[in-house]
Amino acid sequence: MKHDKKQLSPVILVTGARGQIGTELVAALRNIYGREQVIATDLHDATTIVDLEGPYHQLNVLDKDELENLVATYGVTQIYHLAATLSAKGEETPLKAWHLNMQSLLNILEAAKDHKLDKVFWPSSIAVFGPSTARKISPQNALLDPQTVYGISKEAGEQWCAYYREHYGVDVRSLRYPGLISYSAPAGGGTTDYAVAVFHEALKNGRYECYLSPNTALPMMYMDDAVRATLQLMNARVEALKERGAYNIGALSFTPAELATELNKHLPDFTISYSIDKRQSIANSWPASVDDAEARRDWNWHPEYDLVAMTADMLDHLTPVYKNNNIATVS
Ligand code: VAH
Repeated sequence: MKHDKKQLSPVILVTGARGQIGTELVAALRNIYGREQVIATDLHDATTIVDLEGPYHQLNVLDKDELENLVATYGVTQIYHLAATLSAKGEETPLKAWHLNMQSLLNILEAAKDHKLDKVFWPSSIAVFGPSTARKISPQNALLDPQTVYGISKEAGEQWCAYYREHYGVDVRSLRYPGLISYSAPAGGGTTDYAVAVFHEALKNGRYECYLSPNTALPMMYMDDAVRATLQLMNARVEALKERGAYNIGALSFTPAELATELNKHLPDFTISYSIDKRQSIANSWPASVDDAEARRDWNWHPEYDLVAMTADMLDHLTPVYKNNNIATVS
């Protein structure tokens, strides 16, 4: 099905479409632009119903030729490049993570340059911050000294995005996502994954063993806010975007103990225990919160979910699943 590039509605290719962010962004984009306008791609073959709800292609983002082929075949006008190895998983295979995160981004930026795409979205992360950054309310233009391969790849990626914007006019936009919490897809190998797993374990077993210490405060965001921020940034007038790097965006910050206390308001018998592992050192290198004044100034960012609203919404969606013991669909 060839799309004529002159048509008004965008043709959007999403990489990492089956991941935690991709699952939600594909649904949101298809809701806005129509199923056929959003080509979902991921490393794995289409197996679930969700994959088959619209155009889906198996794509290894390191395969530049296949990427170019999809861009040309569909007349792609925008790419959301979400495929990456996250912080904790990246530390297990540093060079593989670096290669995937960096080469895939360069493949996307080259395709955007060569095919004159309208826009590209690429997620950075608060993982670009390190010990030299203020622990609280890390500023937009802080010194970036990431301590993980993932964070290093995100800092380098921000520089490459600025380079392609300045040298080739590629309109690539980016957000420093905090830890993201959602109910529709599992988190994928990050340090903040506990904040998703705890909901499933609380409902399944009534208890959870957390790998971070109880007082580890980290910047977090509910996926509804993250999707809205992404679309708001992508729809902003390019002249309004003053930041060279990715935008800080904040919403909430909490510790495992604070999340457990909020969960107990709904599940009084839930208990949390702690068995700290190597992910603690990654979390220790990140700030507890970020300053997102520039995002509020340039494209009117405002979060809508706090800890109370996020916890209630997660449980609203997950409780029925576990009640019907339909666990298989939420693995
Ligand atoms: C991770 N969820 O833990 C990601 C995120 C800020 C953390 O980038 O690696």
